[in-house]
Amino acid sequence: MERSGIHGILFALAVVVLVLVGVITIGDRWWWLPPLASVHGGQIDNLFTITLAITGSVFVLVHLLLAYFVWRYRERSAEQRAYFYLENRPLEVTYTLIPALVLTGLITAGTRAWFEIQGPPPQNALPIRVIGEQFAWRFQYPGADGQLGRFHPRFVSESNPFGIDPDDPAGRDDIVATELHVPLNRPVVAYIDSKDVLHSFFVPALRVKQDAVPGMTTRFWFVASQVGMYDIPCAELCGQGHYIMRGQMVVESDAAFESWLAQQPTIATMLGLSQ
Ligand SMILES: [Cu+2]
Repeated sequence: MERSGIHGILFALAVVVLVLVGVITIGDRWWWLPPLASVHGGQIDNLFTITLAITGSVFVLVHLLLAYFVWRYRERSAEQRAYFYLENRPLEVTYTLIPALVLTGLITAGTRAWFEIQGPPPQNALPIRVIGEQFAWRFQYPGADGQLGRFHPRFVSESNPFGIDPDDPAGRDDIVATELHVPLNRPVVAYIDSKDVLHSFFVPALRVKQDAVPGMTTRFWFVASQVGMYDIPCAELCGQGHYIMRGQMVVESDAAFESWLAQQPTIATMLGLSQ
């Protein structure tokens, strides 16, 4: 057999192996999205699937056509000349309009989901402050008044690692924790702050990633839809210990959440203040 023939067979085999590996890992959900635990996350996953289906089919179609044209119009004789034309108006309009329409649809759907997540939370949403620091996450919950006490990095000290203003009466009854617990099926709004450098509050199970910016409070809201324990990695390279900056989010029933909350210390006890 000719050398080029062997190369052709090896190439075809490599393609078959790659396709099989792709189908087994992705088709069998071996290597796919992490578990989903939020209502908005379903919207994000749908967008992801639709985008992948559209771009994936275009990708496959274009490459099949490319392979066909390479084979169909291969050089057969020295006199053969390629057909050349400078422009083709109907073709150009078609291949500009179709992608433009598809992309506009995808971007519109994505923007709507984004504005919903970033937009005003429902009235009854439970506010939780998320505080990023080198290299951990801390969480502040409102007490009976439903209000979060003021936070500022200048209040951070050895005895006040959460940086809550000791003079803000709204903060006295606030509850602090180093693990995030959220009630199932109840809207939660996360107010995200940083004590030092840029971090990124990333909860793959919620399909949300939001920067923690020093001196600025960022926000998003969500409804946890699945009981369980989920990772909160920091998604911003924030220093030498970045790799250990990983918190936990526990989604649990209302009753379990309330009893957990009752066991956590308040700012007043932490700072030795009166309620
Ligand atoms: Cu970080």
